[in-house]
Amino acid sequence: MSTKKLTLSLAVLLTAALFAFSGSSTALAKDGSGKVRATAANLEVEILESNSSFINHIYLVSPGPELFIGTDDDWGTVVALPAVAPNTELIFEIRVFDGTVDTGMRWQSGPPARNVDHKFHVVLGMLSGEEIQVNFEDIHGDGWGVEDEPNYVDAVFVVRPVP
Ligand SMILES: [Ca+2]
Ligand SMILES: [Ca+2]
Repeated sequence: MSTKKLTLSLAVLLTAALFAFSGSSTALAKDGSGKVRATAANLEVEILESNSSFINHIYLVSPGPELFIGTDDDWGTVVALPAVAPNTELIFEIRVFDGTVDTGMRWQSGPPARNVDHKFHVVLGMLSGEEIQVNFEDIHGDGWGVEDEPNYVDAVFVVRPVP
């Protein structure tokens, strides 16, 4: 199978997986860049259920100063983000811990070039007009292709306007 076909197949699989996971029937976000863009000035993040062995610490790293939001296990935690101009890119990062030990792995939303393995580590979904679901993958690209990785269920949250 060609690389292009393989990539396309992977994209279709990920789309299906995301829909299955989120229950969303709407289209995947956006421009394919993996960039999360503010849909309103005042936003909040709610951490959703995930399924991962690592403890993934979720940060907003841009615009700064960096903001710790919670770990992937803090389901239901809601954190308000600093006000931004709509359409500003919000760069989220997960810092991957094995228990209390920092593995040193860091993965960011947005283009693959931001990550040391040059892979997309997020899949984005639009839940409604202004709500974006962000699904992170915490496994290094070297480990992809084994079992069901990448499955993008390792840290999951929604970014939405403050009600
Ligand atoms: Ca976890
Ligand atoms: Ca995974």
